[in-house]
Amino acid sequence: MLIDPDKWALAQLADMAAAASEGGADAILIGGSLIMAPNFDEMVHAIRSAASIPCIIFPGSVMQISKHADAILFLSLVSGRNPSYLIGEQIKAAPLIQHIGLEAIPTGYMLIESGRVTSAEFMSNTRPIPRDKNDIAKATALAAQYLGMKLVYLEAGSGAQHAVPLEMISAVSSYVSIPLIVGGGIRTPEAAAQCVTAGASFVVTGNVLEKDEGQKLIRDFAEAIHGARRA
Ligand code: 1GP
Repeated sequence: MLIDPDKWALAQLADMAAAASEGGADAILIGGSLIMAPNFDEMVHAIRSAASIPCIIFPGSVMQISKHADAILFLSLVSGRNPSYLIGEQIKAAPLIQHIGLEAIPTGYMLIESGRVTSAEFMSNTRPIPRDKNDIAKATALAAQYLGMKLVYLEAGSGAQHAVPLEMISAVSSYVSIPLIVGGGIRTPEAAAQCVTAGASFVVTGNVLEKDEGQKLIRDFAEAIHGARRA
């Protein structure tokens, strides 16, 4: 479950973290393409204190680092050609991450075209991979694997009009040997389960769970994801 901390007050963040934990989510991702609030560290602390599952930073920039998290997705935007997001932010972040002893999880981050310009696309100033170009997605993911990354993240973008195509998930997952995270625009438990069947090891949902009153939808997603089997 993704929590964009900017959207909530500290007390609400704690409630959401507790709901995610009790609803059966495997982990909480914390971050956003742009964080407007000045107290990221405090927000991560509020989430970490209320959660009983791993809390992992999913950073939009070097400004999203906190010692209160359990780990950070050390992203390189391998679908793009913007050196700042391929290696520049990472050089700024690495010493800070080492200093606070945060676990860094090397992740190849791939934006997939999803119907309209997303915040991730705009903020990173990169072009996403076209939805029907499975060959480009496969080659990009394999390059990430050969560069030593431990995960590939196929991202349609938060609030995406269209989620990552199932055919692309299937094509990429059968081509690489590292686990796939899939997210963006996944709005139903059924759609989440289909991602698993297609080959996703992790499914990320953000927006849809923010509208939930209580844990029912979180639980429905968790059960659908955990009950699905890879085809
Ligand atoms: C974005 O994949 C996440 O990085 C979540 O997207 O908010 O559309 O669920 P949604």
